[in-house]
Amino acid sequence: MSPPAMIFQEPISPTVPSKKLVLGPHNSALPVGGQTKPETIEAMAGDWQSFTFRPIRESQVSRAMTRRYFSDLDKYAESDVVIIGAGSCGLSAAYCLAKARPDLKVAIVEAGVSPGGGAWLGGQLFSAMVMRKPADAFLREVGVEYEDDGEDSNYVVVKHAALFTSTLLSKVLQFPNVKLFNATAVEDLITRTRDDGSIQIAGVVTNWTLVTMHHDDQSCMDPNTINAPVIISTTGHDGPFGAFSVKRLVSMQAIKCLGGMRGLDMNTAEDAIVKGTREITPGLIVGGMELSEVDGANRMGPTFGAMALSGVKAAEEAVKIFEQ
Ligand code: 48N
Repeated sequence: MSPPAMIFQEPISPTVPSKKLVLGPHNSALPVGGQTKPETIEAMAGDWQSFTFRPIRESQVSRAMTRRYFSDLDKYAESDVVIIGAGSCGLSAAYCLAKARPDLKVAIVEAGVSPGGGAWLGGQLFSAMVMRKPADAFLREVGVEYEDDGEDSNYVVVKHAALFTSTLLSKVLQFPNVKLFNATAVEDLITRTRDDGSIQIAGVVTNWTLVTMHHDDQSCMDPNTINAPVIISTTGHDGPFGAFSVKRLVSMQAIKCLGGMRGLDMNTAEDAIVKGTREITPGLIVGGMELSEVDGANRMGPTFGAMALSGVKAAEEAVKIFEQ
């Protein structure tokens, strides 16, 4: 076989003339249901003159997208768990729940087009993400590389927060019992009134986020719904939709008032958020920074261990409900 058209070996030292590109068969994952043997990049590289995509009709693309989306909407209209917010806490909860209970249908509803919440950067737009021990156990569980500052260090550092979030997100999205509905906002809660007059949360009311943001200037854009016996709300403490569920519980008078997040104190905040993650009203578990709003917990600033472990605890609380 003639040598590949281009060989590209990194790192190229400035003295070595640039070589040509060879991309070996890096990922042997074959497409599911593919009819013919897939091409390889190697076979294409260097021969772009005769290159052409396989023919398509536009409607095929549209049907490939909409068929799947609307089948998922139908499937997850009755979910076992809805996680509101795909930030570091919500995604950690989704990972633990989907892995522990592959029998449960988990819908994640995320208002942003891009999931991840505040976990794409460390603090103040710096890249590195710090997690205090023992949260490094979660990084090893998910498979995120980190630097440990030696035996006496009480923390580890992920070289870029996006490495944590993208790795966790990719693992969550690979679970067959998880569906992420991003660019979709939860704009209300489905409730039932129990015999004692208290509220039981029984699902979420959703709409495209862009629609939710324009209810004031467009009338009658009614929402959709997802029924579920358990909701995990991790909508964070700031941003246009932050602390959504706890604020809605106050406005429907299911809880008296919010505790109001306190000032920054890392040592106090992270223990309180992890230990306090719980079912705050029947059917609704709250974790992550949303919890600091209802409990009046301190904030922890640019350290993310509590988000991950609050997600672990939220998943544990949800499993307890199904095992009652
Ligand atoms: O990242 P966040 O905001 O929330 P958490 O709790 O997962 O992580 C918080 C963390 O990033 C910090 O704030 C750090 C630790 N700093 C602390 C400090 O003291 O400063 O993710 C919440 C997600 C976002 O992606 C929102 O878009 C989404 O929730 N969201 C919603 N999604 C759907 N419907 C809604 N109503 C909604 N509200 C928020």
